[in-house]
Amino acid sequence: MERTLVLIKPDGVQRQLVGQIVARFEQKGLKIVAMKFIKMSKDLAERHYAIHKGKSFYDDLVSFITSGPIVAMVLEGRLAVKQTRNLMGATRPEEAAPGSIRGDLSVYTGQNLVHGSDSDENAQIEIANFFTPAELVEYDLANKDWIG
Ligand code: D4T
Repeated sequence: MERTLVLIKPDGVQRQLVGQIVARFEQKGLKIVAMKFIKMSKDLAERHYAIHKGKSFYDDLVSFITSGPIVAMVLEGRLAVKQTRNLMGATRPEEAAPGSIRGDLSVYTGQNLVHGSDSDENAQIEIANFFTPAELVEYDLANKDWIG
């Protein structure tokens, strides 16, 4: 089953939207296999955003993601990367569809509440940046025959 990394960024924590955001992923049927509440170090942020190094918004990305606590989680499910990206909505909140997390709850691209891996390959790299293999919990959901 596919896995993906999701971060609830500092704006999600400060705006007290953690529960609402987690609920959207759970309601879809994605399974939480790991979760932690942390303040990211500059080193971890630079690794996580390495792909954006050199872009005009890179410094702002790193300083924002390290500015306060975040929630990191690993979600598992059928086509978890794509399903998660759909639930998040487009990067720019003004282009994100109503019904999506960013479309419903955010206004600024630099404060767009959530990060989700954009490919299976990147998901594996990103998950390893945040979690050890032992922190990924193996279990079955009670409703696995319906959505698993
Ligand atoms: P993440 O990586 O946070 O899931 O966002 P996306 O996959 O939807 O978008 P992205 O990688 O293109 O951008 C990463 C991150 O940078 C911010 N950003 C992006 C920004 O501040 N200004 C910009 O012009 C762009 C394109 C928002 C998300």
